[in-house]
Formats: sequence, structure tokens, C-alpha cells
Amino acid sequence: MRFLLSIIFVQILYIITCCVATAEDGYDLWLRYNKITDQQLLEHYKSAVHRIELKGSGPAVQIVKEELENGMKGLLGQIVPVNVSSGSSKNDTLQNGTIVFAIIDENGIPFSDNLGGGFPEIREKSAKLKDEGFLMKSIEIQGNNILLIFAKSEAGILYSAFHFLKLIQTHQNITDLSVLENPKTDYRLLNHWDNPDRTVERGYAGFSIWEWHKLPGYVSPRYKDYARANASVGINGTVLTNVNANARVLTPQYLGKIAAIADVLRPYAIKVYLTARFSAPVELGGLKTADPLNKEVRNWWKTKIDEIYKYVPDFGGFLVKANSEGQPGPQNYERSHAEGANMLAEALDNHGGIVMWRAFVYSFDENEDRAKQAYNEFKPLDGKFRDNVMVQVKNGPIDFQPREPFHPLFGAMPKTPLMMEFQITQEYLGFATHLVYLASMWKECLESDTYAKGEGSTVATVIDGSLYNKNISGMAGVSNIGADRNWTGHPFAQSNWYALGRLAWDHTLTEAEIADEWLRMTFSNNKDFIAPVKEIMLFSREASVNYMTPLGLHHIMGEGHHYGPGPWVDQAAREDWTSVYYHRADENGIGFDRTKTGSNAVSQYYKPVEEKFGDPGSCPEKFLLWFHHPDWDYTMNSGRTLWEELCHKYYKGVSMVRDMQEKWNAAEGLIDRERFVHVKSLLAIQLEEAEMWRNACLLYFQQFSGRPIPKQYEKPSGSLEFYKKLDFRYAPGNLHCE
Ligand code: BDP
Repeated sequence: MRFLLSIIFVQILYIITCCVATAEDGYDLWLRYNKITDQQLLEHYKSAVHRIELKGSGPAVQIVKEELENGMKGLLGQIVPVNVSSGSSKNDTLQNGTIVFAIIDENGIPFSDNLGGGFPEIREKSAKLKDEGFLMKSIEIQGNNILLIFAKSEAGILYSAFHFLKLIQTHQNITDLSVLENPKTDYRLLNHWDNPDRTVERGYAGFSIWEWHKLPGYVSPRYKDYARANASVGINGTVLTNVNANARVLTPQYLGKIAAIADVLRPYAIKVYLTARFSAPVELGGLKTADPLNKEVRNWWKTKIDEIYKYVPDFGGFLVKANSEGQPGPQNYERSHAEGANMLAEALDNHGGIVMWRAFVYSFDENEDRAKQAYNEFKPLDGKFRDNVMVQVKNGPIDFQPREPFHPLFGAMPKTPLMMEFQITQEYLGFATHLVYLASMWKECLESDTYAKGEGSTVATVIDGSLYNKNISGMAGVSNIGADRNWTGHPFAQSNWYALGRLAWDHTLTEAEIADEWLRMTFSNNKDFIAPVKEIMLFSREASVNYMTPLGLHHIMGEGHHYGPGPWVDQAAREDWTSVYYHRADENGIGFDRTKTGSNAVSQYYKPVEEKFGDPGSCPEKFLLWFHHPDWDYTMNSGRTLWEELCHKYYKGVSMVRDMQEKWNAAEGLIDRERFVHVKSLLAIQLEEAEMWRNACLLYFQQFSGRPIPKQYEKPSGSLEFYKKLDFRYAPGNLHCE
């Protein structure tokens, strides 16, 4: 009887463990190594991966071993031994089903001509390998199938391991591989807008993951999982602190904490960067000035930077927001952005560090169209920056709006490496409540043709350094990560973190390819799930543009917190923080005239882009109200009037959310209940808020158009007054609310 009871007990325990193990809370992101359920496939992988030889040494090699062992155990449900050895192995016997990961040194490939027909191709490809890249080649020797994976560095072997695991996670062929991967940009960074008190500027997934008050005594295990996730998508740097910088992070008290984080990230090939408050020499050093040409100031920074490197020997460098939105900068001392950047860059250069100097500037005194100011400020400085400075430019000329034309600085500074700044956190795209897949937006920008050197001078070619032969290149994303259990709040917001890494690695990937691999790894390989849900992702951004800011409208959100609609905002600390400044709706029409008759911002683009944007007839309708102020009866391509088209777009946006809901509901049962229900609830909120955006904006603009909302559409449920009274002041991420 006792025996029977103990069997029952063990069985109950087993059931409980299984349930707990399968509960999905999103913490594992796309690194879920769940066992493959398709038996045939499982057998196939089991025979293809018999044993793993890992050749090399260093901390990343240990990580690769751990990751591969865990991965195989999870995916295949069996232990695959990973045998680590260093040095070359010309005499190795390569059995069937052996996977060889090897860091190749200056002596080249550690196997001689013992590689069957694959050898010439391997030699040729390995010559093209860059530092962080990797090469995969399936070969057959005497009937034995072997997969060789080579890299030149620990980072490369790390990336190759995640790539290999991804192939199995996404059910790809691994027996006939010929892959050469090199990253397209050098600096692939997250920018955390995190403060020392753990609030996150524009953060919607809880407090900052950096537990400053407990560091360095307690180092959260979460940092390692963060590093893993980033390394798995090729992110190799992270700026830990907010661009609205706090000088205290540069004090020894904080440097000790930063060193502890850097120690966790280092083996994952991730460098740590900080934001530098320009006035730090005054605030911390007690100097009377922070003038970048002042000797004492220069010395202060040099000493400070030397000190940082004592704590973090591979410190990456600084990200700087200067003379923007009240931040101090070189212009306080009548010096240029270049003079400011160069002072820091010179001191960092001794240690191999870089400066990322932000071009997001607009002045308090300037009475110029805000969209033009960064270009006016930075273009004349082309050629004036040191080699280890990159100018970091937001994708569009205003501020991460749901849709903006590309920033005119791209292509306009041939002598300066320009780094891309995308925003992963959805400040203007429904926070962590709306499902909006941002890769579509980023690709739209990357593929825009600047015509800087004629046709084909896309933004991507500026960013990856190929257009003007730059030595360094980079892409950054403003992080959407917080202390929420699932990291990003919305389960689908994880896809935006993932996509940033993937596009920084390879901007030629399509948004569909990225969505596909992310869905497979994060949810399921079931095609009945993938096909409709991928569709949701791919049209989600257009849906959000439609229900928020169609036809080129921009910056019409609530003031301060930026949540929900606020086209009526006409009072703010400055004119260009109001909505009316941007939409300019009146009885005649709507939109910001940025042609010759207006601010002439179009003149900042190269021909023929200038002409295309400058003429309402050729301007893509998605940018019409960005560049023009057509009248309400202006005829659109559809034959509708502008007012009708505006109504059409807003209603279309809402119906697209309904479509998202329908498709999602059909996925019930195909994935875990937890995340299914979570997304379903958020989609219901998204629908409500899409309706709120539509109703509020149309009722507001109708005051000017004086035209009815066409009969075929449902009537707005609330009045304009109702929407105006909604108060979102406590929406998260707004650190300046009363
Ligand atoms: C805006 C944000 C503000 C940031 C600023 C920036 O509203 O919180 O500090 O951008 O990028 O989008 O510096």
C-alpha cells in the first residue's frame, strides 16, 4: 500500500512539474528550447546532431557549451555531449553527425585537406569572414555527414551557436548548409533610457532592470538572461543610462555598480556604454565651466575617462544628448557640437572608446520649423568630427512618430559616420498595450532612397557605411525592456527587440522573414498559427498609422505623457510641443506646408526627392499632410476628397484592429493559454483605443472641415468634449508629470 501511495505521489509530482514547466509567462523570449513534437523531424535532428566538438577557449566558449547543451537537451530531449578542446585538430576523426564549432586562428582552418569536396569553398569563404562573422558548411567525408562552423572570434562562435540553435528551433534543414554571415553594422546597440531611481523614461514594462541600489553586492541573475537574449540577436553593446543624463553615474559609487553589470555582459560580447552629462565637470568636479575648449575641463574628462576604464577595461564609450530639450552642451559656451564631441572622443580614443553624439536637437530660441533644425545644425559640421565619433540620427526629422519621412541628414554628411536611432519602446505607438510590429516601419526608412549619390543611395547604405566608405557604422534602438516578467509588457513587443537586433545585423532581411523566425521560436512552428499571426504583425503598423496619424499627420498625441489623441493641444511650454503647430487645421484645409511657400523643409532633401515631396501631385499620400496643406476637398488618388479620405483611413485603422482580433481568436488552442489570453485582452484595449483615436481626431478636425462623417460609417460613440476630458497624466514613462 505504501508502495502504491508513493507511486501515486511521484506521478502527481510529475504532473505538477510538467504543468509548471509548460506555463508560459514570456520570460524565455525566443530562446525557448521546447522539445520538437514532430517525431520524424525529431529523429532527423537526432541523427544529424550526434556529438558536438567545440574548439577554442575563453569565457564565450564556456557559454556556447552551456547554451548548446541546454538547447539540445530541450529541443531533442536528449543529452548531446559538447566536447571542448583548444588548438588545431588536423588529426581529428570526424564521425557521422558531428558538428564542429571552431574558432579559427591566423593559421586558418584547423582541418587540412581532409574536408572532401567542401575544402575550396570553405577556404574561399573563410577569407571573407569578418571578426564577428561565422561560416557554416555541411560536408561529407566517406559517407559521413559533418557540419563545420567556423568563426574568427569568441563573439563569432557565440553568434554561430545561436544561429545553429535557431535553425533547429525553426525546423530548418541543417544537413545541407552553406552559410556565410557577417554583421552589416559594427555597433549594434540598445539605448536604455533608465534612471538611477529605476524609473524608465518612456518605459512601459515596469521599472528598470538595473537594480542600482543593490549593485554591486547583488547581481541579479536577470542580467545574464538579458545578455543571452541580446547576444542571440547579435546586439553587442548597451547604453545603460538615460540620454537625459545624470552626472552621478560617473562617480566611483556608480562605476563600481556599472563594472558589476559589465562583468556579466562581457562574456556575451556585449560592451557597456554610458550617457555623459555635459555639465559633469561643474556638477561633479566643482569647475566653474564645462567649456570643451577649457584646459581644466578637458583634463577633468580625461581623468574621468581613465578612471572609468579602471573599472571597465573594455568600456564602449559615451552617448550624448547635448543642447537639446534643456540638456547642457557645448553651445552653452558658444562651442559647436563637434567641439563638444571631439573633446570626449579624444580622451576615449586612448582606450578604443567611441562617442555617439545625438543629432536630436532643436533650439529654444530658433523660430524655425522643428523638422529642419537638426539638419541646419549638423550639416555644416560634416568633416569636423574625430574618427571615433558617430552622429546618431533618429529615423525621422521630428520624433519617432508612427510615420515620418526619412531624416534629411541621411546622405547629407558624407564625411561623418551616421548611426541610426530607432525607438523600440512604443512612445507614440500605443505603449506596451498595442500590438505594433515595428520592423515594417524600420524597413520603410532603411529602404528609402536618399539619392545622395544618385539612385540606390538608400538610408541603409548610409547606415552600414557602404555609401561613403565609412570605417565604423552602427544602429541603436531605444529599449522597451523593463522589470515585467516578460521583459517588454506586451508579448509581441518582444518581437521589436528581436527585430532591432536582426536588422542591425542584416538590414536586408525582410520584416516577414524576421516575423517568421521570431514567431516560430517564441510561439510555435504550427503553420496554422504562423500564417495568420504573421499577417497580423505585418499589417499592424499600418493599422496604427491609420487610427492615429494617417496621411502624414504627426505629433497630435496627448501632451507630456504622449498617450492617446490630443489634436486639440494648443498650449505647451513651447509652440512646437503643441499639436496645432503640426496639423495646422483650419477652414481651408489641413497639414504643414513644408514646400517653398511654407518652411521649405523639402529643400533639405536631394533631388529628385525634393521635387517628389514638394509637389502634392507626386508626394506619396502617406506623407501628404507632412509636406502640404491641401484643402478639404482636394481630390485624392482614390477619387475621394481629402476629408473623406481622412475618415476612410481612420475607420480603416479600426477595422484592421478588428481583423487582428479575429485572426488572433482563431489561434486559440494553437499556443499556450497564458499568452493567448494575455494578447487577446490587450487587443481588446487596442480596439477601444483605436476607436478613441479615430473618434477624437475626426470630431476635432470636423470642426474645421465642416463636413459630415460619411453615412456608411458608424457614429463616434463619445463627444469631442468627452475625449478631451480623458486624463492620462499618470500613464507610465512620463517622468515630468505633476
Ligand atoms: C522624445 C521623448 C523624450 C526624450 C527625447 C529624446 O519624449 O522623453 O528625452 O525624445 O530622444 O521622444 O531625447
